[in-house]
Amino acid sequence: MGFSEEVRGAAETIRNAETVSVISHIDADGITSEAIVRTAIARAGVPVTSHFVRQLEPLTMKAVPEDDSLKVFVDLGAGQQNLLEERGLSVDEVLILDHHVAQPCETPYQQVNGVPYGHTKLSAAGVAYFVARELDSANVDLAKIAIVGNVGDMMARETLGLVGLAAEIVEDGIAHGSVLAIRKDLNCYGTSTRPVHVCLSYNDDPRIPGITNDMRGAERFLSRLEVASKTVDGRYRVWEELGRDEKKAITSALVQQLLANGESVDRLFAESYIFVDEPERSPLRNASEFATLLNACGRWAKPRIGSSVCCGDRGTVYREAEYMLNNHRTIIRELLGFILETGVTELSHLQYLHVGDRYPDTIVGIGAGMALGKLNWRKPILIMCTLPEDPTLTKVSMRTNEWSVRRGVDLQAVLTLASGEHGGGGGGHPIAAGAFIPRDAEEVFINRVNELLRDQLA
Ligand SMILES: [Mn+2]
Repeated sequence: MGFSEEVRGAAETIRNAETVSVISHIDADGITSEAIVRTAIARAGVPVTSHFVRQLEPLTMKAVPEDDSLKVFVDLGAGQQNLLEERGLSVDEVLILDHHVAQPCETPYQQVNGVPYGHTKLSAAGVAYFVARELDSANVDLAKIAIVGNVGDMMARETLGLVGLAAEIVEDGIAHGSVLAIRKDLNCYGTSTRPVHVCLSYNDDPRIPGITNDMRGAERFLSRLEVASKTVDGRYRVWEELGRDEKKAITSALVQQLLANGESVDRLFAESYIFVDEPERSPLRNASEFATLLNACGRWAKPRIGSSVCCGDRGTVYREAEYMLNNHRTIIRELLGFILETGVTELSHLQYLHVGDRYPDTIVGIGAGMALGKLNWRKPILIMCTLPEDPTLTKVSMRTNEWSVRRGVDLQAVLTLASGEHGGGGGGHPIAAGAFIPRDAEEVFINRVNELLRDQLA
C-alpha cells in the first residue's frame, strides 16, 4: 500500500462514520490539522467534535471520549498505539493521521503517515490536507492552513522552502488564489509585522556580523543604503511593503557583508508563503507568523481559539488570539530577561540553567532559543523547569542553531537517548527538542547530555 491508498482509505472510513471525535495536539501543526480535519468532516455531513491534548500519555487518554464515535487522532497517535490498545480501542474505531514514527503494535490500526514512504517533510497538517482533498476537491481552500501547519512544524527550515508533497499543497494554494509563494525571499522571521531593522537583527540564520543581535547596527545598515525605515506618517515599515529595488539593495548588501566575513550566503534566501486574502501587516499575512499566533494560543491552553481563527473567525475570537499573541510575547521577554540576568552555567559543550517553577514549561524552550543568540551561540542551551502538576518530574528544553546542526549536533537524538536512560522520554528536531526526566536525575543527566554533544561534534 502506498501513501495515496492510505489517503483514499482514510477518506472512505470517514465517509462511513456515524460520528467522529478528533483528538489533536496543541501546537501549530496540531491546531491546523484539527481545523482541516474538522472542517472537511463537517462539510462531508458527518457530526464531529474535537479534543486537544498537550501530548498523548496515560493521563491525557481521558480526553478520548468513551463512545461509539470514530476516533481520528491527528499529529499524534502513531507513537502511542499501545495506549489506544490498552484503552481497548478496536481496529474499526480508530484512524491515525500522523507524521511521527510509528511504534510497533499488535492491533493494525488504520493510519495515514508519509514517513514510511519517505515523505519526511510533510507534517500532520499536510497529511490531514490530503485526506480532506480526497473527501472533496473543493477543500483546496484549506491548503493555506496546511501550509501554516507545515511551516510551523519546521518542515521548510532545512530545505529553505516546502518540498515534496508539501510543495504540492503550495501549488494547490496558488491555484486556489489564497497563497502567494515568493521563491527567493529573505530568509527571515517577521517580514509582515516587524520593523525591517528588528526583523534583520533578530535573524541568526544566517548570522550576519554587525546586524544579528545588533538592532542599532541593523538601523545604521538600512540608513547607509538610504532605505527609509518609516513611512511618511511615522510608522515603521515592514519587509513585505518595501519596493523591489529596496529589497534588492538590502539583499545585495547582505550578500557582500556575508562574503566579506567569509560566511556562506546559502541560507540568506528562502521561499516564503504570503496569504493574499489576509490584511497586510497582520500576523495572519504569512505562514510563519500565522503559526506563531497558533502556538501562542496552544501554549496558553486556548487551542480552540487558534482553531477558530484557522476556520476564518475574525471577530472577537480573533481579537482574543491577538491578545494571546501579545501576552505570549510579553512573558517570553520576561523569561529572556530572567535567563540573561541569572546567567547560565557553561560546560565544555553545553550551557544550562534551571528556571524552577517561574515559567510554564510550554514557553521555556522559546525563551531558550531567544537567549541563545545573546549568549555563547556556539554551545547548545538547555533550560530545565519544574512541572507544577508533578513535582517529581523536570521538563528539559534544548535549542541550538543551524550553525551547530551543520556541524553534527542533533538535539533530538541527544535528549531521546539521555532521558531514556532515566526512564524519561524526549522528542523534537535536531535544532529544538524537549524531554521529561525524573527530578533527582538532573545532575547526571546534564553531564550525560554534555558528553553526547561532545561525541556528536567529534
Ligand atoms: Mn506535527
